[in-house]
Amino acid sequence: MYRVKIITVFPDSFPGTLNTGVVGKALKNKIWSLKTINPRKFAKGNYKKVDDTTAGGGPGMLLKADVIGKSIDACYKNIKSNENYPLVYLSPRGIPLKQSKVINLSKMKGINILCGRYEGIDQRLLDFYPIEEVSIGDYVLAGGEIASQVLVESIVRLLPGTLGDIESTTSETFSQDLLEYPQYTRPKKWKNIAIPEVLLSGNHENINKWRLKQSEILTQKVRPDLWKNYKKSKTSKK
Ligand code: 6GU
Repeated sequence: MYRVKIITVFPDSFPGTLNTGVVGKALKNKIWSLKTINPRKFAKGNYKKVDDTTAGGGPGMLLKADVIGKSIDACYKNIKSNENYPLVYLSPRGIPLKQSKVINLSKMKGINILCGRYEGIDQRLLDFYPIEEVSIGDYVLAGGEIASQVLVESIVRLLPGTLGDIESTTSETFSQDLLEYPQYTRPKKWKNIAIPEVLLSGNHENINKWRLKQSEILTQKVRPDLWKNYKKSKTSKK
C-alpha cells in the first residue's frame, strides 16, 4: 500500500477529488492510503497559532518552523527509512513537476506532502529537512492543497492495480514527449463532420502511422519545448 500523508491547515480539502474515479476506487481497494496532519494540533496557546509575521517586515504571514517541524516529525514517527518516503513541499517556487518525477515518486513506498499557505514557510524548515520543493505550473494558487491533489492523482494512477491493462500502456518511453493524437467515437457523422476515414479502415499499421503523425503535428505546433526533446530522444535511440 502506497502511503500518502498530507500536512495541511485545511484538512477538509481532503480527500476531495481523490475520492472519485479510478483514484477513489484505488483508495477503497487499499492500493493507497491517505492521512492528513493538521499543524494546529501542535500549536500552542489559546489561539493555536500556526502562522506569524515575517522577520524584517513586509506583507503576509509564514507557517511557523516549530509547528510545521513537529508536523513533519509526526509524519516520520512510524517510518523506518526516510528514503522511501520523500518529503515534498508544494509551492510556486519549486521545481516544475514533470511526468518523469511522477514516475520516480510512484516507485517509492509513499510520500509526505507539506501544503504551503499564506506567504510560505520559515526558510529554516527548508534548510533543516531534506525537502523537495515542487510546483505544478507557472501560476499562483492560494495554497498547496489543490496542487497536492494534482500530484497524488498523477502518482496513484501509475500504481499497479489502479488502471486496467489497456489504459496503462500509454505512458511508454518517448511517447511521453508527444501530445495525444485526436480521437473519435460514434456517431460516424456529427454536425456533418465525419470521422477520418483511415480510422474506420481496419488497417492498424495505417492507423498507427496516422496517429503518430497527428501527435507530431500537434506537438510541434503547441509545445515546441516538448518537440525539441522528442526529436532529440528519437535520434539518440536510432
Ligand atoms: Cl504547489 N502552490 C501554490 N500555492 N501555487 C502554485 C503551486 C503550488 N504550483 C503552482 N502554483
